Amino acid sequence: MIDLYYYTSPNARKALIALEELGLEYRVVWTDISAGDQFTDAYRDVNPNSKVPAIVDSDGPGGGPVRVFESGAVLLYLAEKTGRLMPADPRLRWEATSWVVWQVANHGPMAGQAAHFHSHAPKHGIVDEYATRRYVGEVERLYEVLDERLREREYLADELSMADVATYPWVRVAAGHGVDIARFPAVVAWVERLSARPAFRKRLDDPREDKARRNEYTREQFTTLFRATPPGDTPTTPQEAAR
Ligand SMILES: N[C@@H](CCC(=O)N[C@@H](CS)C(=O)NCC(=O)O)C(=O)O
Repeated sequence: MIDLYYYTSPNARKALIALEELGLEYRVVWTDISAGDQFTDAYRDVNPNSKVPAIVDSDGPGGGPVRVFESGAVLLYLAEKTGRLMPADPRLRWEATSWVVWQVANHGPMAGQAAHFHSHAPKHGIVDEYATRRYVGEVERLYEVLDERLREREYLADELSMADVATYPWVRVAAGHGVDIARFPAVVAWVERLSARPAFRKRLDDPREDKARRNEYTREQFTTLFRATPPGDTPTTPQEAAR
């Protein structure tokens, strides 16, 4: 059995899609990152970096339990465990691995920062035009890279792979990071192709899915999640108080 430490977020959805696509048995452990569940000692044993997703597979290598954290590592672990969603051809496998790393090291972090300045911060009265331009601009460049890659092929590494699983959930929320994907026709066609697969459309039957997806955080939740108190408020996080 695989325990998936989850909250509705693009990074956690990667693991959910992979588990569904692979038909593996799993249990969702809701980890409310807006309430600080990620900072408990128990959760740090699962992910020392206090983020979702992470998994604990009770049937890990050698038959014992294993934890895996970082969405990219979770996807590579599940691919290795099942021998699926990674091309058998070594050249394509490294292509798929390169795109997984591209997503977790470039597209995800830049989209996350763009979303912060474009969507989250303004809801709390913080408008930073330079930061918004910097991150939205860089993430737009990344969509150009993605679009160019997908112009000549159906999937990032020619066949469906973890590279597509890693990238899709972030592209689905592109409007939130300030990007209109209609400008990238090959990306739009790829989204439609993947959206036809039930695993990619999976929604948990839990009211927290929609609540979390609306991303409307109270001031307290905002501070817990981003560890930066909105201007004018008294610093409350341990990190800020120590500065
Ligand atoms: N590089 C990590 C990033 C994970 C990440 O940033 N997760 C967010 C949700 S999308 C999170 O847990 N945030 C909670 C926090 O920052 O306290 C991965 O790919 O798994």
